Amino acid sequence: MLVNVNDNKNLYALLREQFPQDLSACAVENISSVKSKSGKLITSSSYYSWADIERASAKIANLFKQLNIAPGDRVAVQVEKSVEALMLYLATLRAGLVFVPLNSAYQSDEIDYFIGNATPAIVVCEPSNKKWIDPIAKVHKVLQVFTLGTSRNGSLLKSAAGCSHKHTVVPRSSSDLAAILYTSGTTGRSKGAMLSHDNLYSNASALKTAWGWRKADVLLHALPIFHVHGLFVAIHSALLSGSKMIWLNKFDPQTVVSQLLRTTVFMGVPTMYVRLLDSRELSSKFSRNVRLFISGSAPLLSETFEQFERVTGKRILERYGMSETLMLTSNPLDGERRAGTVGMPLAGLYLRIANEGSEKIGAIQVKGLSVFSGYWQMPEKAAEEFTSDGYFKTGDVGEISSDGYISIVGRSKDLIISGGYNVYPKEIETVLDLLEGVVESAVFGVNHRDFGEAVTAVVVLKDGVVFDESKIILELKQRIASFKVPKRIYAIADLPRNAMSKVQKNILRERFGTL
Ligand code: MLC
Ligand code: AMP
Repeated sequence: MLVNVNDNKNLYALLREQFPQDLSACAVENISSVKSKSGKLITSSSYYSWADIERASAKIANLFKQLNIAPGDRVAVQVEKSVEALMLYLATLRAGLVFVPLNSAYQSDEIDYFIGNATPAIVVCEPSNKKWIDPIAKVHKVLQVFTLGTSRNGSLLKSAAGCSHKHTVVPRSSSDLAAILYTSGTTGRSKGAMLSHDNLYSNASALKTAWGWRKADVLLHALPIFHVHGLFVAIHSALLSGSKMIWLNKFDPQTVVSQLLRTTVFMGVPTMYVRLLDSRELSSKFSRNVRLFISGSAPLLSETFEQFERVTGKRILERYGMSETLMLTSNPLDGERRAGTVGMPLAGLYLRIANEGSEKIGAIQVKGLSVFSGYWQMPEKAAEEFTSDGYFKTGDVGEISSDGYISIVGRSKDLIISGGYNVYPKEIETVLDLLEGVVESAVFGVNHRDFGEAVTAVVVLKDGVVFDESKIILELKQRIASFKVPKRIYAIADLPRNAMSKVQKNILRERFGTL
């Protein structure tokens, strides 16, 4: 499809319009921190202006242009967080290519699957991973593998250095793809949610309004940037408002607290709030300039909400979303932020509770501007997950109060959310069942103070096999990302099953309780 240059809906072009007039102002301040032997935190900063963002993303986009790849081709990226990785994301957008972020914890089998499914033209990886990613890329006919490390090292920046810093943003229409985000499924195989430039822009605009973003805001960015929360919710909100980001490559409570006085907005998953409270460094004195603490990706316990208010005097704003739909609901900026609820639908979204008869609780279904168009190369999967009248079935179960607040009370999908990361039991069971000596297994979540839920497994072993929990854990770590690896594994004689032969995970949860 030909796109009129004057009607360019490329997300980068739309973000660029909101950059401040003064491009020499600081856009991102990157904080590095080390702890001295006495435990004292020593931080140092490096600064990136808005002009740096524009120039660096242009150089990388020009490098991609030289490779003669077509708009719509994929760029798969598995790197640790850095400001340069942000530039790479923006370069991919402006080049009209499709960004495929991959969690840096994924192991080679997982990467093999993602590269095989996304068939990217370009892969960017950590320099230390190139030796095992190269052969995978070769099998899947990837055109070029670049490397990008956290200290501006690697072939990507070296190759881009000689490219021009002037680049015309490639025109895109609103329905053209901007990103594919892999999210696991109940069948165990990940599916790539296809998100268009308009899905991303409309959601960023809705959040900008809902959360009252303004130029003077300073976002403290401590989330990973390979999932919706850190990549889209956080980055787009700040860029679309011309606001500065303080950038931490890794979440650390002490470093977060050290930056709070200069921060107006902080976003985190519930585990981060639990850890901030546990660190005992937080106080109303340090948090007084923060106008918004936002939580999402997993349920925020009312206890955490209340304790946070006692310690800081601030009420956390909880919101709800997912990879396929981006952000769906938010507690109000000005009205009551109610513990245990995720607020009301954002502008441009319709949410309904599909329930039977007089039931108040039911399946959450959504429709609207930010809802994805389908799963990459899996049209049949998307068809299963939309209703005949076009609503997406989220797999979450909820209810709406008489004054419109939505609460998520459960999930119909067999999913564990651990520290904000999703883990699908089926995927782990498949890997466990392939281990020598294992007959079958069941994976489930148990309550965990820090992670909210902790991945836990039981295995049934072949006769005569000696159970060795740490050996199984070690074997799993070679095959799957370590956050998916069960924190505990138990051996049992038989899996409890109901009359339909379905494993009764509620019984396992009761038996193996809280970790
Ligand atoms: C790390 N580990 C975890 C874990 N994170 N285990 C279970 N669950 C997790 N979430 C394990 C590692 O595997 C490792 O194990 C050990 O902890 C130390 O690793 P680390 O990298 O040093 O961990 P840490 O920095 O402490 O990470 C904790 C965390 C991180 C909470 C900061 O998990 C995190 O950034 N979570 C946010 C996830 C997120 O952004 N979710 C958004 C998804 S989007 P070992 O055994 O190797 O030592 C979404 C939609 C929406 O859901 O609505 O937003
Ligand atoms: P993901 O597939 O990684 O995008 O995760 C999306 C899922 O995270 C949703 O379907 C919910 O189950 C969960 N989620 C996100 N935000 C919240 C929240 N505030 N409260 C409870 N669950 C949430």
